[in-house]
Amino acid sequence: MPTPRVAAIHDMSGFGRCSLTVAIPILSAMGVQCCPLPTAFLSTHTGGFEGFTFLDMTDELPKVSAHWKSLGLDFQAIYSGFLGSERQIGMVADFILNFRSPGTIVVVDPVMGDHGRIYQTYTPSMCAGTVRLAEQADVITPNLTEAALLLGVPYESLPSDGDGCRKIVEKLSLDGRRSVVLTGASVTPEQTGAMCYDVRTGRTEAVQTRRVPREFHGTGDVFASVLTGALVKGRSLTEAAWEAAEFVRACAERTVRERLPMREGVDFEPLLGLLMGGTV
Ligand code: PXL
Repeated sequence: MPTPRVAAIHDMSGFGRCSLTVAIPILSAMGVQCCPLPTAFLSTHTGGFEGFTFLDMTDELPKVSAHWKSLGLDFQAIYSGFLGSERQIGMVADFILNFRSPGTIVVVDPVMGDHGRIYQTYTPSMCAGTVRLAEQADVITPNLTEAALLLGVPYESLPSDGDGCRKIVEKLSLDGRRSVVLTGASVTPEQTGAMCYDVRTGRTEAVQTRRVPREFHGTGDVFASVLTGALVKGRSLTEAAWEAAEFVRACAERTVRERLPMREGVDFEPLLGLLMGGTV
């Protein structure tokens, strides 16, 4: 099988393990070529660090896209996440329009917030734009906070039990037009994982593993990166969600065992071997 190629449109945060510093090693470990299109360069992520730097890369996006187009590049997946400005929303939509072909999987992680709070750099119009961008996706990977924003309802009003999560993903599928993987969905208090609606089967299925009872930073990015890698390797949506959920659980358990601070993300590097099933 030729090495699948993914265009990864996320920020690069130098410290804190999220977005591109997670997507590149994870996709590489899975035998997938990751082509980064950075939306911003930050010294750290924005959750838990004071005084982070922020270099907006908006003007680079169309230039990179035009150069890649002139080279005739194609991508088996386009995978977007944290964006640096409102203008980038239209640029990412154009990128999808320019590079989508019948086999391309468009994964939009509608990054906007977590634990009921919106990220510091996300404005209301960026959130509105993210909702529009997510309409172009084959697969979206919201957490519960982002699901509330996508549905336009208060976070507190979302039911978070198994049946509630089923209803949420079915509503988010836009009448079966896109697949939905709701992350952080718990069917029982001892478990967590994802609730998945798959457009290909029309079915909703829960993927649940042991819950590690602590909050983590960047697990959404780890999850969505493994999911994207597995999808481009031909796994079904639920198979891909299983692989992602089990990897996140292993990373979370290791992070607790090593007593690492939440803001440094999950300690995934020593576990990358779990994702390598390739042949020479
Ligand atoms: O994990 C999502 C994310 C990505 N990128 C940056 C962030 C966050 C969440 O806080 O701050 C820069």
